[in-house]
Amino acid sequence: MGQWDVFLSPYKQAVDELKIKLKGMRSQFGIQGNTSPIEFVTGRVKPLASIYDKSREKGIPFEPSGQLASEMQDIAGLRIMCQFVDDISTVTNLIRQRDDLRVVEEIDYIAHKKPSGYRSYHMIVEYPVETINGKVNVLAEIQIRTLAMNFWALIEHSLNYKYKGIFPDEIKNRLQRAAEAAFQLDEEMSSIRSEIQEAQAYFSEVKEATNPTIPTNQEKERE
Ligand code: 0O2
Ligand code: 0O2
Repeated sequence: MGQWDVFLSPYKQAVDELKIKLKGMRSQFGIQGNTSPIEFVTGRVKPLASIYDKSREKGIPFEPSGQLASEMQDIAGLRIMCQFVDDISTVTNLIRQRDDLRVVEEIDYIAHKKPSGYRSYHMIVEYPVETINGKVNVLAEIQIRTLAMNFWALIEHSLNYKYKGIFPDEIKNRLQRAAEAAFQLDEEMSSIRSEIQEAQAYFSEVKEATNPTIPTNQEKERE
């Protein structure tokens, strides 16, 4: 196993564990018959090529080290998508209350959007990973955003890759307008939130009622 594999292995474990735990929050809302503020959760360990690029940008030596672990806070990255802007504060409160991680920093790019138009709420957390060699505390970045914010960020990220961060003016202006449109979409959806949630609750009740029931073994024996 290479040095990088050893260095990245607790990050992989942290992403896997946190993904299960955050998805667990979503299913617990469902089990309790409540609408979940979490729509879906994704996670990744930053690919080595991106660690290389970012370490060059930040002037951090590209080597597995304590400096890299403390200065590159998104090697482990989780993303939580919400339907509505208000859900974001519900999710951040739930994360702050947890005993299995410690929030070390919060960055509110929703109240203060980035010049690019990017909006999202970031939490940097310290998460203890139990390994065969003892406990390792790793940093992870949790990005919490609405579906509209996510759509914009994914598109902008792909274009950024294509233009290597130097957008032609026309694309830059269109992205700014698209960011404004995503903001308006979030506002509109928030204003009809109760309507939407009623429809979704009705839809899942209908789905539940039409689900075929699977007979238990005892029932099968009786047949
Ligand atoms: P389901 O029931 O299919 O939605 P892995 O990396 O394979 O260990 P995972 O979770 O499969 O883990 O992959 P990843 O890339 O972290 O997360 C992808 C999850 O996000 C998948 O859910 C996708 O279905 C879900 N997803 C992606 N885009 C959307 C979207 O626009 N809407 C919704 N509702 N879900 C989306 P799961 O966990 O496979 O479950
Ligand atoms: P990836 O994995 O390709 O997404 P800092 O030292 O905190 O100022 P840093 O670490 O870049 O610098 O933090 P920042 O600005 O909070 O960004 C962290 C992550 O947020 C980025 O990771 C993106 O995922 C996301 N992000 C921030 N700004 C933008 C933006 O303008 N557009 C998009 N699409 N995403 C953004 P990376 O490093 O890009 O990695």
